[in-house]
Amino acid sequence: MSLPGFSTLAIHAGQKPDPTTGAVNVPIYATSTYVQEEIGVHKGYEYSRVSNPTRTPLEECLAALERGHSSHVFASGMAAIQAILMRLSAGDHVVCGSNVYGGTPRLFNQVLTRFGLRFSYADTRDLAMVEAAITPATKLVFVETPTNPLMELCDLRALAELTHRHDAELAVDNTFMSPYFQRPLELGADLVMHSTTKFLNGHSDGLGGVVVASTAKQAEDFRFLQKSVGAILSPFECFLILRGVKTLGVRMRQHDANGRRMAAFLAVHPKVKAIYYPGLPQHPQHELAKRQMSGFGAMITIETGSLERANQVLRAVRVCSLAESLGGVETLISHPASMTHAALGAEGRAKIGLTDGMVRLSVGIEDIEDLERDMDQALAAIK
Ligand code: P1T
Repeated sequence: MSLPGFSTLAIHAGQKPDPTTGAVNVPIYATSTYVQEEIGVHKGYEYSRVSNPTRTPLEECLAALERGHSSHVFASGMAAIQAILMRLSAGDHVVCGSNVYGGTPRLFNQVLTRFGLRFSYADTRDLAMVEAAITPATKLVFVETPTNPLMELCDLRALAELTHRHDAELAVDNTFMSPYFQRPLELGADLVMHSTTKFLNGHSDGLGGVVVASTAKQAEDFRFLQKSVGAILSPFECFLILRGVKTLGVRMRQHDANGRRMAAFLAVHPKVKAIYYPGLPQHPQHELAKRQMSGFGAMITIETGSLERANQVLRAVRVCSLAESLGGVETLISHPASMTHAALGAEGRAKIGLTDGMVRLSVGIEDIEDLERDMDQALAAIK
């Protein structure tokens, strides 16, 4: 029997009508604990840090969407990344993409190095650079593709092969694409994570993170970390993501359609000095994008030329909102140098080519004509 389609899984996987009432939607089980009949006799739930009946359907659903063995949700995207790293031990080495969300190297360099983990950074567009960074102590390669905010890609199939040759695991932050457009486990990756705060939830009304495991051993490790560390997702946030993910397919199709239109509009705009969007034929990795992803998504970065010019645009937007984050139904526009990648410092940003003039768009699902008009008048504010 063939697997149900993506949206059928999004709406039904892990989610059965409530057996006691017939309620179509999974209720919010606002409970910290569960009554037991006698020692060790219960209905599968003992304490909500360990498991919760709103969380279980969400974890089953997200695992199905990423074609994983299981998934494990955490309090934020950062908590999910932390869980991946907590499977390692002091002395272990990690190769991380040189361009990832700024909070990721902040966690690695400013927190986890104090516990004896070691990190190197490599341009993951170039497999030779990744291989050169691998040491006998390397246990994990951690990447984003496309990257935040430079929209650089890495060849996941080739990178998985390389990583496995060195007896390490490949973890992919799939936040920008969502499983609708890219499924790294099918390309050989060992772990996938998301900030569910973004496209999976889709409505900018809750934080969360998920790790999708590909093996039973990994699953056991993540369940143990949920129970032992406790950075789990609340039943209310689980409900919001379950609700949001039902429309992931239709939202991503509209995000993608709007993203392509906006990119084509900005690509020829006289005030835009450069544009980074894998859906454009001039993107240096456009062919890889077509091969590896089934859509190009809604994330676009443009170069305005300077901090002042970026601010002129950001002050002028009316439909787009100047805010950190991405992946919601509303268009958000942000300034990576001062927001998401401030922690890198000027030197760190210069090293990866992230400039003060860059502005990042998360194109929402509003009417594209309104978004184009808004960007046109905002770009006109550049003196
Ligand atoms: O914010 P949180 O849910 O903890 O997720 C962190 C995170 C992880 N990975 C990627 C690719 C991300 O983009 C983020 C968070 N990013 C933003 C807030 C942003 O505006 O880019």
